[in-house]
Amino acid sequence: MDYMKDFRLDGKIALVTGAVYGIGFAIARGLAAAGAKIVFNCTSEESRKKAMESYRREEIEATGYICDVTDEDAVKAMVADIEKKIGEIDILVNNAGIIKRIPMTEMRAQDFRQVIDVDLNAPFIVSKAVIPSMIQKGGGKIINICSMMSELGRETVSAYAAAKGGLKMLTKNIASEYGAYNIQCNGIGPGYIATPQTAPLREKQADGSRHPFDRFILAKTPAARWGTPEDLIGPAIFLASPASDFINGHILYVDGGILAYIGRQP
Ligand code: NAP
Ligand code: GCO
Repeated sequence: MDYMKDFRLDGKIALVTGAVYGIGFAIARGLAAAGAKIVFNCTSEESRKKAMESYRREEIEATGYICDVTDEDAVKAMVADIEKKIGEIDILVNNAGIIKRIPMTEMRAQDFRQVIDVDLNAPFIVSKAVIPSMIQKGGGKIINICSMMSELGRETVSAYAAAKGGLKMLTKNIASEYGAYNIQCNGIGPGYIATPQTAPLREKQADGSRHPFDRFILAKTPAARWGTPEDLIGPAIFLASPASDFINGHILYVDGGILAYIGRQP
């Protein structure tokens, strides 16, 4: 019995939101390597061009859309265009996200709302747009990119934690509501990953020493390293493939053990 074929995605169409760089681009590369056809979206022509150059360098034939994931009409139009020109979406990765690091009492309500809009409302909007076709074709895979902040809080990330905590429960609810249609909705909860989003937390200090938060994360991670976007590729292929057909509503934490560890004694 060739069990490894269950990890292949040949003939599947995958939409990875925000897959321009960072985690989304890594996941898209992995899904392509497993056989999927890649579609992505971003917020500007500049981002789309940059991403297309990156995909060409990887010899991946990707299709890019400029679409703000918070704009439901734009998302519906993008999904309709994908279904017309490429085919119905088999795999959706809700990756696009933002963070604003502001002490809660100093955060404007509009900043809070913007983070909730991109990190929680948008996965609802995009999932709602693709689920009907998944039902018609007999099933599909939805992967929501959650976070350590789906489980933990910390200073200055109130909006992000609220959004990612909500995304964990949206994941469980999509699994509950649509599991009967052979749709599996799971989450990936990355730990601290070295991408543009976390670059401010890793900046070298004026004296050349590590950023205090950088040192903090190394002490909180059993592997004593930051994760890389590539660490998320295998988990994403697994949750996008038939190998995970009986896994639903699960958040797979890819965190190097942070959630299991009290932290290294200073
Ligand atoms: P990133 O480097 O900041 O990339 C974010 C991506 O999302 C960009 O491609 C951006 O596109 C896109 N995006 C943002 N707002 C959008 C919108 N309204 N519509 C469409 N696209 C939008 O982020 P990352 O570190 O790779 O993180 C990706 C996901 O993983 C996020 O959901 C993040 O919360 C989550 N995550 C990250 C970490 C980490 O440590 N890095 C850990 C856990 C979870 P443009 O460039 O066009 O704006
Ligand atoms: C932060 C970081 C984290 C990571 C990630 C951890 O400011 O604490 O940005 O939120 O992005 O979400 O899983």
